Amino acid sequence: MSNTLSAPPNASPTDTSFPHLDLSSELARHLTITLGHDFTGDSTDKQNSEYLYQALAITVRDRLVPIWLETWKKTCLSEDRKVYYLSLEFLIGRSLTNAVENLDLDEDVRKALRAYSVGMEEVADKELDAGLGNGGLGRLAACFLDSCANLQLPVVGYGIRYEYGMFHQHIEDGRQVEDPDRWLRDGNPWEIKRPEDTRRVRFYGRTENYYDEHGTLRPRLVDSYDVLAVPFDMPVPGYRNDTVNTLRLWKASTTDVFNLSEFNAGSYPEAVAAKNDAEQISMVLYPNDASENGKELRLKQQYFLVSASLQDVIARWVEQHGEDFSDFGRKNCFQLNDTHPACAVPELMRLLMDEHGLEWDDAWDVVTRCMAYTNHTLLPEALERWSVGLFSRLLPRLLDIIYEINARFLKLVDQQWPGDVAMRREMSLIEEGDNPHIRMAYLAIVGSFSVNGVAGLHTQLLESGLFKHFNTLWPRKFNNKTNGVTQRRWLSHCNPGLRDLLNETIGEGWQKDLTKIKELTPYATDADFRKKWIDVKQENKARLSDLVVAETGVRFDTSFMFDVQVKRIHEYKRQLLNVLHIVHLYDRILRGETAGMVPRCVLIGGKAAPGYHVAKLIVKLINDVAKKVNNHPAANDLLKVVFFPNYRVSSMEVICPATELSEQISTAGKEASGTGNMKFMMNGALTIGTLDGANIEIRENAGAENFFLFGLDAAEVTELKKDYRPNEIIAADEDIVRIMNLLESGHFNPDNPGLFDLLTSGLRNPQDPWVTIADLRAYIDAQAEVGKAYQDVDHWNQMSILNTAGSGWFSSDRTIQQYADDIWDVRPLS
Ligand code: 26V
Repeated sequence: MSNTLSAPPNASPTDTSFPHLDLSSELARHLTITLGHDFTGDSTDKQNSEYLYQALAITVRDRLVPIWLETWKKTCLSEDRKVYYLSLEFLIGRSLTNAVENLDLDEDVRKALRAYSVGMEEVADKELDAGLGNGGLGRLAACFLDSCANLQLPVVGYGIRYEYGMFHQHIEDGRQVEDPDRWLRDGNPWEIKRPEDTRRVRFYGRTENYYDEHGTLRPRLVDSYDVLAVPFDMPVPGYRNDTVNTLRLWKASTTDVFNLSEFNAGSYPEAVAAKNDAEQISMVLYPNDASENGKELRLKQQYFLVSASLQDVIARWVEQHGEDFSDFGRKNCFQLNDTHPACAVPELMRLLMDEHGLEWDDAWDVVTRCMAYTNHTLLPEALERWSVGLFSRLLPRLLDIIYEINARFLKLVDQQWPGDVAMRREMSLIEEGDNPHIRMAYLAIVGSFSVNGVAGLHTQLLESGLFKHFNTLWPRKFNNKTNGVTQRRWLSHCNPGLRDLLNETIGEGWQKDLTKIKELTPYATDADFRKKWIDVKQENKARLSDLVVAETGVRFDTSFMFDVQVKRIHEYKRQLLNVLHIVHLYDRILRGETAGMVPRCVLIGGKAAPGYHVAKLIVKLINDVAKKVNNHPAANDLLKVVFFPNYRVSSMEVICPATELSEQISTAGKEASGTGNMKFMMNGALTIGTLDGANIEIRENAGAENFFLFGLDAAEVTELKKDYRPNEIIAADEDIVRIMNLLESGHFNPDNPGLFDLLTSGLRNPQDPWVTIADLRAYIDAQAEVGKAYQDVDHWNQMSILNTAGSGWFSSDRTIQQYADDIWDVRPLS
């Protein structure tokens, strides 16, 4: 290869064979020339690996860019249908290792780093997580983009480039403390700013009627306050397939020039203040993941994302097709990730009518051909409702359109249920009352051609419960798409030991097509194979153990069972149930009743929404129980408990390969799907779980005999709630009495009596929505079964192998193929 850095004159910059130096030379060049770092060679210089990370990221990015430009061009020029995944959250985590592995640069990178005596892991560890999401919904969006790129589908992600992502959590005196997440502090080598595609988003103002050039009276928005949306593109590399898709993230901005000339002429301080105001919009991710929240800034974020993205797609359409929108609905599809981007329905109506001159019926036809909505929760408190008052101030023109959509929709309701006033009130997009609200889920359903749930049970419950009238009206709109996760990050990348073992046993095909993992099944009964399986797990346990001691000071013994629950802290997820079991084990230890007890390390991790008092108290309880247990000499050989701080994507990459028991213990009917459950299963953990969300499908695919089931099912929970008497259940069970006594006597909080009363009285409350006490006995018994099973090492590992072998269904490649076939009607880019 010629030793030149520039392309020969005849090479197009998007030519994927764009010449490169060998990776080592490029790395060296970026380290010294681009970053100006004088490598010391001193292995104690912490700066070295930081600089190496930056240089390596740029080196790898250089290789992505030509493929990226090529894919973008192909996508834009293609006459086939395209998909836009609209999401307020993309929980990406780290990008370097993902890019390296997908581009098959592993070997080259390791070789290049040898010159600096630094390992890939140490360098990769310097990358800060892109934590632009709360939990499952955001991580799902990231897995979906990975699978779309793997399948070479023309899908673009659209989101917000939050300056601060999910907050950083640390623990002080057992309590959660939040710090801002400065993920952009050292710059972001993965993004490319595209100022030429800046869009203008209009807030406030009022609707005015005017005569257009044909003399027709038309409405339009005037006197608006405008904000600029500047796109930053992030690459989404496909797996070794010459594809790099795009995630376009919008940053809010306004230039001083723009402000001064547009609406602040002559008033410099106000202009600068307005700039701040505009930039607030993309400043911070809202850290709530379940409770409805009526904050104006949040609605601004939603509209900002939606308007900028729709304008972006329309601008490219007009470039190619002019003002003819007759085919727009057939050639484009917008997947709404929950109701957060549901303003897309009225906003696309507005853009088509007010800016591109379409009449209502034509615009509505376009909209309802290209919008599709995914629901991610059944919790009523998480269903978005926006006050009409706020909406009319912030988005007055959109409110006009929503009223018109509603009027037309209610006519349809009236045809289906003539004269049924109650039905009209129930189904209306507007919840009437002193303070009327817009029901965003209903708006999304009415405006979409597809509505999907995220696991079999969840979809059934949507159809028969939350959305039952809509299902009667439009049964064909409703469909299920059980979630999945990408095996490239959640098996291949995070569990290299298992990856190598799988590759040598069944070949490498599973990385692109996880159905092939089934071929592992016969090896469950192969003793030699099981030995290797155990060795891999032990190595992973040692790796996690090192991390746990570094993070918490507690040492996990790798001969103990690793029992893990990591997820957002929420009452419905029932971390409390886990704590009650820990207290039960501790109580047995105190009483010396330890016969047959299997030593366990219990790890619990997750963030609590900063305003969710009960969740934060649960964090405190976990920490206080852990402290007591870990300091009791009698517990030393049997039980260790930690609260793992600042749980995030990159910590899950260490946690899930080491886990032996996966805790999926939500109140049945409350967890829409779960996706952590799938990551654990893929990595060979056994699940202890309720019949909730995707647990049901996990059990079917692993085999019921390889899953620890306990507790009430969704129908039984509903039935029980009619007459739930937790105090009677407690009184009738000596173990539970002792657990409650320990908690209520202040054993874990001697200096702070009454601290946990809110939690214990919640458990005793007949109105407890999560019926934790109802499932406790079954849970304790199932945990005893787990203990017994763990002692039979051969059988346990047989079950473990069968879990991995049965995980093929849970690849997000399968999920995305179903979206592509059943909803999007899109094919790979040729
Ligand atoms: C709601 C809100 C409301 C206020 C502001 C911020 C915010 C952010 C997110 C949400 C909705 C959370 C819904 C959610 O995360 N659902 C989860 O989706 C996963 C992917 O489908 C699924 O596996 C989980 O079971 C489900 O809880």
